[in-house]
Amino acid sequence: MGDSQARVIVIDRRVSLKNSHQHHYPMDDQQLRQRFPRFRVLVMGKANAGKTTILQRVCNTTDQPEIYNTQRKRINLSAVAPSRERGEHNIENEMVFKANPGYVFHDSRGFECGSVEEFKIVQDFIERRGKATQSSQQLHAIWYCLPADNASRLLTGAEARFFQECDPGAVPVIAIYTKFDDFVLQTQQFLTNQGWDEDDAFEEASRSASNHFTEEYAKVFHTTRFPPIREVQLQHEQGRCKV
Ligand SMILES: Nc1nc2c(ncn2[C@@H]2O[C@H](COP(=O)(O)OP(=O)(O)O)[C@@H](O)[C@H]2O)c(=O)[nH]1
Ligand SMILES: [Mg+2]
Repeated sequence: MGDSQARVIVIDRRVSLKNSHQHHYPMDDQQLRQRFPRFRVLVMGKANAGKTTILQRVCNTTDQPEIYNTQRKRINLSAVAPSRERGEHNIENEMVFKANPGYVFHDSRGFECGSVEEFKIVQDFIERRGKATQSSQQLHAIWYCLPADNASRLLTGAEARFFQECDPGAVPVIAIYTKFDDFVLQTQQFLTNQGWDEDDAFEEASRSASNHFTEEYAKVFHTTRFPPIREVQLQHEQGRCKV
């Protein structure tokens, strides 16, 4: 991660993999660049899940991405037409941050409600791009952003549908638990309510939240048909959280 404010905990679930992408992880930035001059990622998750924030962190920028349509024409986000007319919500569009053009992102925004139509668009995209022989067109990963501040509802609605029904084929799916700092604060709150001193509660929450989250909440993914192959817990550094 480029941003020093981001604290990242990676949990390798070591599920047995049917796909050939397993050896892509972990790779450092340079290895990644050599292998994939343009690393293409489908980014999923509800509105407000923290998608834009994590992409900005990965690309080490605070800028908004530029969006290109399938004709490689830049979409002008300041235009007055409604976003649908501007074609902004097309999964085929490429989102690129000037600061790091080595990543190409696709946003599956429409999938939020988990409707049958939208699900089909996502599944088709993954199938087509996962199998694309032209490596520049190939989809290399799916990052599913799941806000940890609502831990008991991780696998509901569109998320349940995706992890139960969407076959990613050989494309690795990474679950990214965003807003993990919020989960830590909730744990601290729980402990203070139990009579813990506030500082002790924070220390204990920081120490135990990661395992607690994995064992109590993230385990729902063990039961799904297409579980993520890797999980990342992402939090703003304590004390410098901007929210
Ligand atoms: N506390 C906390 N807030 C976050 C984190 N990541 C994102 N946010 C906030 O959540 C809100 C939505 O984030 P955004 O990246 O725009 O979500 P998107 O709609 O999925 O693109 C913003 O106010 C962010 O500042 C995080 O790790 N911790
Ligand atoms: Mg966004």
